[in-house]
Amino acid sequence: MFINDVEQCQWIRQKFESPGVMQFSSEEKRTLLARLVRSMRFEDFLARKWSSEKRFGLEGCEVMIPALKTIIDKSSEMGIENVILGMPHRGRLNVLANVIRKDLEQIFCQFDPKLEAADEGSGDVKYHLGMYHERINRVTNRNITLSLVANPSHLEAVDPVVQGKTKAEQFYRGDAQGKKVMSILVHGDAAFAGQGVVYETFHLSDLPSYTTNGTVHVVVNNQIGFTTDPRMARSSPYPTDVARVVNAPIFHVNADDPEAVIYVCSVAAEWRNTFNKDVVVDLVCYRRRGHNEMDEPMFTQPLMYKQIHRQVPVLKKYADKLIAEGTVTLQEFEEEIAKYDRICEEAYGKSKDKKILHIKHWLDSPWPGFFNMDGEPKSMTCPATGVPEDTLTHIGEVASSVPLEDFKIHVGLSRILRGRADMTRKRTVDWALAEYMAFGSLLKEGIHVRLSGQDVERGTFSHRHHVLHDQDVDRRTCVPMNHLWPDQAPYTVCNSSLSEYGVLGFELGYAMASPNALVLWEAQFGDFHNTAQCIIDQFISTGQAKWVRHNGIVLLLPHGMEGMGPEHSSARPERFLQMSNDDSDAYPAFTQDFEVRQLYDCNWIVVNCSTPASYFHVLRRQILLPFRKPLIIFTPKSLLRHPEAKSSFDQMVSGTSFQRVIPEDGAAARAPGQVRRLIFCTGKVFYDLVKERSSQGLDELVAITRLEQISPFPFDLIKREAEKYPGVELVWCQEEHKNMGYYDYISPRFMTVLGRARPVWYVGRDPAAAPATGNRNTHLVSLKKFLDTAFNLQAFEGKTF
Ligand SMILES: Cc1ncc(C[n+]2csc(CCOP(=O)(O)OP(=O)(O)O)c2C)c(N)n1
Ligand SMILES: [Mg+2]
Repeated sequence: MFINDVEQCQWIRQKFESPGVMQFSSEEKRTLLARLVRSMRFEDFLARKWSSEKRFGLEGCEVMIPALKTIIDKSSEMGIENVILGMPHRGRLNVLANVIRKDLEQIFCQFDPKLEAADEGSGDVKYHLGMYHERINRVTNRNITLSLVANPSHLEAVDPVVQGKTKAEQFYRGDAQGKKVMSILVHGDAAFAGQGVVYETFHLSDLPSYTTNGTVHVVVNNQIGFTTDPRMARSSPYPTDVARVVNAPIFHVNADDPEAVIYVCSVAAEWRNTFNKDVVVDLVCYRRRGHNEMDEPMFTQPLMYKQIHRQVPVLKKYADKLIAEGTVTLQEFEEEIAKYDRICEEAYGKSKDKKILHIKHWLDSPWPGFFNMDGEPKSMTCPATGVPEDTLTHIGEVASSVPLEDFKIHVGLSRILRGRADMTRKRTVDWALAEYMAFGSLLKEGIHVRLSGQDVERGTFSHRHHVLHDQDVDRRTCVPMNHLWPDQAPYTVCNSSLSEYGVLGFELGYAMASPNALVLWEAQFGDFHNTAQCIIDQFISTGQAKWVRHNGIVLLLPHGMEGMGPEHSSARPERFLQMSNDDSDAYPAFTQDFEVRQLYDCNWIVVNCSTPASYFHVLRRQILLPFRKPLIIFTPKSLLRHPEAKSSFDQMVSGTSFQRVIPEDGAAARAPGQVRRLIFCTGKVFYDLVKERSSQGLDELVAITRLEQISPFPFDLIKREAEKYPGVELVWCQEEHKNMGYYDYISPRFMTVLGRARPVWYVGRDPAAAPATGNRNTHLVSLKKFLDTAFNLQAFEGKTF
């Protein structure tokens, strides 16, 4: 244990070293016994009814149920009203049944393979589903809300998600000290020791915008000595080495001693609710069966398991003790067992009448009032996203001012603010100002905005400056965005720790708590998102399909080929597009509500804006939509300061909205009959193309159309564009390498729109292993080469497709 604080050390010493601290009344002992009965008999019941089903039983650590209940009881006693839990497979069904008190009937019907799902989505296995339940705590007689967050197989991935949700619940209740809302994280010993995200999550606990004011961690430590079980093998001793890293007290306790366990748990809860710091309870136990019930542990650990089979179950040991000391009679004990078995049998009987499975019964974060009574969106329209001009002007003025008196800002920043004032006067915006206006206008409408990531306050490219720093007074800061209107929603902008997996998971969890918040995570550079790949694959792209849960998180991923080398160039658009679920081969029905339907049906939205106005609208649309979808935005780097990359207020005022496709509007569009080639592109390459076209004098002959929304694919608008220029050669131009970027995604979709009658020629960089060259000259040469092809009107002559 590595605690430097004397008061805290004394506190722990007093709790464990004072003689006679562990005293229990007979009532408490009987409650503990009853809880052990439930824990053990629940597993027995499942084993009897479904002997060949995986359930990841708790046998060997049945004490986890009274342990968790004690933490909750004690916390409720200390004022906690809302507990958010994250846990892996081991004992999860038992926790649902006996801690959260999910209807047994609903748990049992999950074992029926013939049940039809009533909800959209592909569902998930029973030991991954989440849960939300409000109940009265029997011990304290106070209301308590418990939720268990749904999670994937990926061990520990849910940890930061739980913390983000907890932080959000604290924020929305004004519970800055974590006195009302707390989290509990349960871990397996191997995962706890081995998975890095555990430490990323612990590390967040000391950062003001990320702390949940302490979490109680419970480790189901079923590794006895050294083992050759490949699922549990690890090379370093546990958990002393872990203690150094997590900077929290770890209380080890023998899981075969239930009274010691609940004493330790109540001390842990008291620690959390006194010091608002993390604490770990290490339940040292064993695993009576294999990894799951179908597994044979004797294959690999024959001696250990011979020993385990000789172990007397904890319930029997404890019951014998209480009977011997006269706290309960054998008859009372047997009645307690019979009573719970009857409850299980009755629920089992009822579960057999169920025909339909409602995944919606397994939501961990309901959003009351957001959907209609049937859980559907209240409308199916996509509102206009423009705002009145005076709102834009007002935000522009605040964005270029210092709202606090006697606040000295850096001279370089004064220049930037003057630039903003100038743009506001001229009714134009650059990228940073457009973002300001999107955030500011949402704040005006009562939407909380939270932007998190490495260095987001200033912006990686030093363009944002949402937090001003007094040059004369240490740590004096000002966030002008919070000085827009007296009754605005709060704006949170926070520099995160240097983590992607942990922080993205955290923000995803944050976005789960409420639909009325715009929660954005920005990668330092887009390619760094891949260290958070598990959150993207397991939660963001699939979350709704698995758990019918909407999530409106926004990922801002700086992307663009600027000769900066293989790492700082690509946000890997191809990966996001490959995971998009819109059908490349189905010719859609272009109904009136096609645009919004498509957004409703997709698993996420992928955009690459070419103008500040486009960025402004898509951020606003994200919240104005009547449902929530994750939004992936490839954001610019060099365009942040590009003189052409500006938008006028005219493109943002009331009546304007997000344009999924920006058609050519120059000379070529005025005389489509003259046009020889129509180039489709997305993002920054548009500016390179326009410049090259004009230098080659091809403005009349080549049209350039931009896709702002790449996925779901704007089939309708692409069709319209292609029809506007009948018979002309169609080209897709991208700056990324051919096996990357957008080409593999757009190509079959173009074929579908065009009825496979015309080709879309590829123009861009050749296929490559690395996303970008490390050599600036090679970068420029390859740029010139593909721009030449883009405007060589003979390039595809005679070629077949
Ligand atoms: C990130 C990740 N890697 C590998 C696995 C495969 N796996 C499932 S359970 C398990 C062992 C877990 O051991 P432990 O954390 O001690 O939990 P226990 O099953 O002993 O309760 C492994 C390796 C996984 N689910 N997630
Ligand atoms: Mg284990």
